Amino acid sequence: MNMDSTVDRLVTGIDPFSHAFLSDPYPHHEAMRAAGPVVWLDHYGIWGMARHQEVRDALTDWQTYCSGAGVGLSDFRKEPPWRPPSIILEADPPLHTRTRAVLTRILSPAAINVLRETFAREAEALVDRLAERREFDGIADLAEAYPLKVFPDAVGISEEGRENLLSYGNMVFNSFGPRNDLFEKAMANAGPVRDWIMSKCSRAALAPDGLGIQIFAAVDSGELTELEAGMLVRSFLSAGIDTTVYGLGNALYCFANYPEQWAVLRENPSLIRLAFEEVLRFEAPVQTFFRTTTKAIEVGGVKLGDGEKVLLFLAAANRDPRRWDKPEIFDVKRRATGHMTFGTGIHGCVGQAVARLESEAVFGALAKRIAAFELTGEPKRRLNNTLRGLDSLPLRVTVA
Ligand code: QZP
Repeated sequence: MNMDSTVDRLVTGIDPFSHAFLSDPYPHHEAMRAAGPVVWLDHYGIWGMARHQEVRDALTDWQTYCSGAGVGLSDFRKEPPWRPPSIILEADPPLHTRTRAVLTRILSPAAINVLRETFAREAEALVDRLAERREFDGIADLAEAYPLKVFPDAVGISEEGRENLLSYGNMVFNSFGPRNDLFEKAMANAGPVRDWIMSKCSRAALAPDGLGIQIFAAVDSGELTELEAGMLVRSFLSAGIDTTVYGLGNALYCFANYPEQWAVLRENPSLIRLAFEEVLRFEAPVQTFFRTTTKAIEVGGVKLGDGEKVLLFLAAANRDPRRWDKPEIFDVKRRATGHMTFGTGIHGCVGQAVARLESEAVFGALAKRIAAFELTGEPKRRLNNTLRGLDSLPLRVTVA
């Protein structure tokens, strides 16, 4: 320690976007948590936080840790963003306050509850078909198929071309990392995919009874401009698919790996809500994102400069033994709320009621019909600069 009681920064050569790291991040998370409250990631010249307390503190201090310079590695003030920035995710107050208010209203738990019957009916129909097949791919046939049906239906966009939503999500979530091979591959067909997405964001493309058109109602009441409304529909289409695809896939992966936990849940279906929170804690579909400092500050005795990127390891916070009892154990009875997977603070996930509703519908339907899951082959990982999840999950089910 030197005279003014700041400590030397802890430097690590870890590349959090390498294939090795993304394939198995957990030992690296532990090393970073052990290294200190904030570590310097030499490979990119950025800070990293992996402990629950510091991640939480950063997320609840938007004045110090801003989003307007982008929530990826790229600093929008230094290099041009790959697409026009999101006016909610990549924005700070006062712009964020105005856009957020509109989506908070449209996506409130009460507003989303209206979708419950439809979501449950679709989940039961899909699970019936899969139960009849006995063997299927948990990713393509369930984790992708379900959100790709119910979410665009709820937003109010047409059936044709919905596969573009997965391609676009792949672009968005890889773009938060460096311009590595994963990013380049995701961007291979960027033009047509982006054109398709933008064509679905106009007033004319949206059904009269969906969530999308409700954003345009905020134009009529003077809260948004027509252009801003289209940009917020783009936010729905950016954030609303891959997150839930990876979340449902990770949940299936957990229940295939821990059959005794599926048995606990089947005995007591009222645990379904809590169990999904535990999945989000244990296998976080969203692993990381960034903030940018707006001034020089000190964290745990380490001095951070102004305008520096800070990578927040949400999934590492979720397994911090300083916060959680036996964090490496998947336990559906645990009080897992307080995980960082939805973020927290003013940018905390605005769509979390939709995510929870999808999971309750799917796992409610599965709990009624499926006694057990069994792997019929090795699951394959799909690497992504932000998301953790699978490319395939070969399953056989025992029907109850
Ligand atoms: C993605 C947008 C986990 C988040 C980074 C998900 C996300 C949220 C918003 C947007 C995109 O507004 O485009």
